[in-house]
Amino acid sequence: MKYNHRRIEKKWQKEWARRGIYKTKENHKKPKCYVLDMFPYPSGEGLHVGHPKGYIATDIYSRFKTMNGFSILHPMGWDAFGLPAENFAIKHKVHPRIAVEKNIKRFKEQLSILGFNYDWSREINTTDPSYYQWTQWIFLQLFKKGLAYEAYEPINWCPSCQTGLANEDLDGNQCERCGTVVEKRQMRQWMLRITKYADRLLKDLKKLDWPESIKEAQRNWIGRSEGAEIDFPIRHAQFSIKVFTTRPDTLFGATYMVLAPEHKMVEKLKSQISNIKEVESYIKKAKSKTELERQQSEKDKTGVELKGIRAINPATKEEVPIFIADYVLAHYGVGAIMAVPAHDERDWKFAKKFNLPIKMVICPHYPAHTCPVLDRAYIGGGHLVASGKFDGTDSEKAKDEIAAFVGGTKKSQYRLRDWVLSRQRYWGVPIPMINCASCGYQPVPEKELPIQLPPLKDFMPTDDGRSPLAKATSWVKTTCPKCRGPAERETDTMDTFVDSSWYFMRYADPKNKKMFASLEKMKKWLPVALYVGGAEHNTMHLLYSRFFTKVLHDLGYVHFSEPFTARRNHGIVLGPDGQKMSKSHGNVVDPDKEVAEYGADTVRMYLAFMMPYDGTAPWDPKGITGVHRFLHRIWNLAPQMTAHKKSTQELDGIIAKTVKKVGDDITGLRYNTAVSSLMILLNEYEKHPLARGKKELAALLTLLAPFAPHMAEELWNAHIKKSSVHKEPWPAYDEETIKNEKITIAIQVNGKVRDTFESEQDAPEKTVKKTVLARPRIQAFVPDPARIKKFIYVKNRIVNIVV
Ligand code: ANZ
Ligand code: ZN
Repeated sequence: MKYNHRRIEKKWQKEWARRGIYKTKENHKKPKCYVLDMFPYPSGEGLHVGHPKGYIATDIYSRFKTMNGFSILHPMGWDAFGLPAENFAIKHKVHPRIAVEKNIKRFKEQLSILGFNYDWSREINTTDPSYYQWTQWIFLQLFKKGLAYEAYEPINWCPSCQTGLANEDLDGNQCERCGTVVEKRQMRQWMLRITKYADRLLKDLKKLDWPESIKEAQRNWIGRSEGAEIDFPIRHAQFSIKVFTTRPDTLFGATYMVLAPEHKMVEKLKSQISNIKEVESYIKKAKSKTELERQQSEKDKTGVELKGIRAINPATKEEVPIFIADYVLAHYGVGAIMAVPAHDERDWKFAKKFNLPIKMVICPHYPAHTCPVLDRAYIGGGHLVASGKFDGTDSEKAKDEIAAFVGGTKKSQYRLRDWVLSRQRYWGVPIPMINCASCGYQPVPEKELPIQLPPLKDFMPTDDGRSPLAKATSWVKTTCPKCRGPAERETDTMDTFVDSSWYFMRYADPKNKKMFASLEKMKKWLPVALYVGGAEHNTMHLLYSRFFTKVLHDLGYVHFSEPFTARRNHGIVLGPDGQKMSKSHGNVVDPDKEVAEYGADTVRMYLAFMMPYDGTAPWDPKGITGVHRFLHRIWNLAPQMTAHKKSTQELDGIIAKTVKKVGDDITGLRYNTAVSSLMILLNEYEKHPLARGKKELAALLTLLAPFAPHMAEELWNAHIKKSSVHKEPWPAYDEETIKNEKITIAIQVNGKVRDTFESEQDAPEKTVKKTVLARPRIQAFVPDPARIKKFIYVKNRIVNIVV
């Protein structure tokens, strides 16, 4: 019979579902392995082939683990709240709930035709009240611990999406979703105190088996700097102004001070500032700029001197002027700096513009007597000069010494900010708080959860900053849990990153009505052994999940303090034209069409084969036909391999080698080389008609099973035995057969074979070259190695020397 993927794939998908072969088994005797994909938000466009690129990685991996005797948890679900779903609903004039339901149905169909081994009995959906009840419950625990709080700080406001955004939702100074330049708005909102965990989030990165690139991204995001806080007394006043500096060693060179425009000292010193009008108008202007605009170092520095007041440099005791300037941020350090123009680029630019003294205190030439003449800031290290008794001290050493000399305190600072939780949008989890005029904000009693999202016809955002939920007047009206008086519900909804910060715990116990997941069930599976997703989640999602895990750990609800033991990022499949796949480029490859034409097994194998799992490459229509032909060859050869034949040592060795290689490759997610090993194995089978029998076919099919599960199952049932190949153990092999196997390599000189030699498998070129040139027969042909024009080594095959 001809290979007809249409016939076999549907059939097996139905059969697997009927038999429930992918249902999670909590067999306590087997080792456990939790393999997780990032759950998608079910967009209206459906899957494109980029999605399954990641899902294939975990599917192959978890099938392999199952065959190696593990109990597997490999679940899937939907991250269905949030702006994308809501914007889609607005555009298509349907309620987001209806849109989400429809999109989930389509996504699920698309995933199932690819033959993934998800356990759908554990499916979760963040928009189900039975799920978000626990999102709200976790929020309440954060609130009780003082980790959720109300703030009136200026936030990023996207005028197009009409909602507040976290720094993390920005792309430069633009809204990540729609590209509109964000504004600053003073708004009341709920925040989560992630900064309290900054140190632990940093320190625990060490424990993780994550790519260095992700760790580095998280380190930068947290952005810890070591420095000191130093007081600068104000002349004729009883108080001083604190600065944060990472370079206390440069204190003798601090020739002026700068405060952030928002610094509270301005208000306090108002009566002494002679140019207060000018100062106030500058402050007003600065407030309208985004942080990014203010930080851009290329930009011209602006500022105003606070005339009439002066500070005293605590090291030199000299008086220095005080400025306000918007390059100093209110929310970093203490919102004030000592300016050292000789050694800081920003201060240099400012000093040049305002004609302020530049005093060099770190010299790279020491102990030579001449210091270089600066034409820009010197930011490196060296030895101290013009610094009194510290002259000659190494600048690194001087940091602590000078800080101590002026009574400063050592301090670390973080770039990380608290997480803006509130969204003024409809499609999210209601924040379970009640505002009472006499008692203030009160948490909703836990037994009243979930606070359901009220059904609203008009859920369009409004520009007045009030959430659309404010329109649900009868829902908003409630009673205060404390005084029983009339009160109002909070109308903001939560950032969707909250929903995804704990979902991996819910899969362990998805139907639990008493808890987000029981400790007992979580102990069976968590932490996640392997988590695969895209690099766009390097900071936010992965950092937030780690934060939630640590909070729940501290509260005693979970037994682990890091959620994802190993994380891998999958690569990106580009369109056939080499550009990023997008509707506007018209280069989106639809997996449904490819599956219809070639079958799920071919699409899966091609995705595994086309590039390393973390690489980026275009979809190649020729490449997929190549893989399709390969599967045809297996199909056609199988019926010739049903007899018991006399195995040969040679073929046994090749099989053992392939079993090892494919297993090692799957473990390391090197699927492309695993598939090429299978291709080599098939070549060998084709070359050995007398040795290839039923045993050899069985070996091939078990190796093929994780990649092309339908074909492997069909051929297994047709030719080996009537049971699922996916229940088979991974083939065993004899370490010794592989280790001792040597290969014969031919040596050509100018195209003629002159010698052969025995080599280890996969010997590196360097070793081979040395061995070859030391052989007497070769020395006869190549007496002078200097005259070799080319030395070509084809691994494990041949050496060709051109002289
Ligand atoms: C004096 C100095 C001398 C500094 C020098 C640097 C070099 P990181 O490494 O990013 O933490 N700074 C402190 N608070 C600031 C704020 N709110 N807005 C803008 N800049 C601020 O940067 C720390 C340095 O940034 C601090 O060290 C301070 O300038 C400045 F040769 O102090 B430094
Ligand atoms: Zn009250």
